[in-house]
Amino acid sequence: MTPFDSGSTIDEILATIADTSSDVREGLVEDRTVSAETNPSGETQMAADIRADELFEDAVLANDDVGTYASEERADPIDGGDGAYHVAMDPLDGSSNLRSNNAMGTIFGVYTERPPASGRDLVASGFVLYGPITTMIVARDDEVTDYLLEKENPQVLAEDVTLPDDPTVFGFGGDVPNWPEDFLDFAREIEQELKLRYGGAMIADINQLLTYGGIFAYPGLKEKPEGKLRLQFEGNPIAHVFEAAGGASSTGDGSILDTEAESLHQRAPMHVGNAELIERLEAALD
Ligand code: FDP
Repeated sequence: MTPFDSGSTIDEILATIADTSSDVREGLVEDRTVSAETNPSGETQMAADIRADELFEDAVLANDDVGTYASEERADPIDGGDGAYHVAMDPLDGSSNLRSNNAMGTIFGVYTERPPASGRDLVASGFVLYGPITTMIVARDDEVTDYLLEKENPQVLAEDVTLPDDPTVFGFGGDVPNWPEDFLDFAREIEQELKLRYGGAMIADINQLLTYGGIFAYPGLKEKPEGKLRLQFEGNPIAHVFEAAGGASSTGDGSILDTEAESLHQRAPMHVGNAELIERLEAALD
């Protein structure tokens, strides 16, 4: 028995993602080169980004209940038939960390509508963290579970994962001169209270928050008010995890999950963490 043996479609999709992530991890050692391609957001792709995307596409679309596979690495969603679930993925989050051999992740969202979809259409979401060990966080039915993927079959590490009450860490992305004044003032306050933990792979940074409590932000920037992170593949799935774990998410103006879905690769300012910190952030932003 594995934790994903219930026979439900969502469990089958989770089992597929867990299983495929071990192939993704195994391939990293050979795929540390930069490809000649750019993704639809204009970022240089690593060979590993392309490989992870192909592995997940094949595996996820093999399930007849999956209608669409959408990925940060592809311009358009790939249709897989008339399945009721639509999977959106960032196959390899933080792939610029490959060069320096730091942690990376895979992010997924299972939507009931074809992306671009509302965050309120998520029925499950989560991420795999390729750290010293491989773990997977899953949010569904308002509960968060942490799995160990190291052994042949996934094992539950912790059920009902919630953010610790007493937050200790923060990580803010984007170049500081490009932070708007109101965000900069808020950051200066937070620096006096929490310890900096920013590693350049969102998944690794936000897993620190789930472990220690705190706040992560990739804010809207002066030259790029929409920030960097993509709503369908990054913002929505991670907001769904944090809200299920008793925390909160915000674009600066309400929950990320309420952001109107306009296009597949749209970006949105992203702030997630302990609810009281997100409340303070919203009050600090004009
Ligand atoms: P990356 O470009 O390496 O894929 O998904 C975008 C992302 O990484 C996040 O994982 C990470 O938090 C952020 O970009 C890092 O951006 P900066 O280099 O601007 O800090």
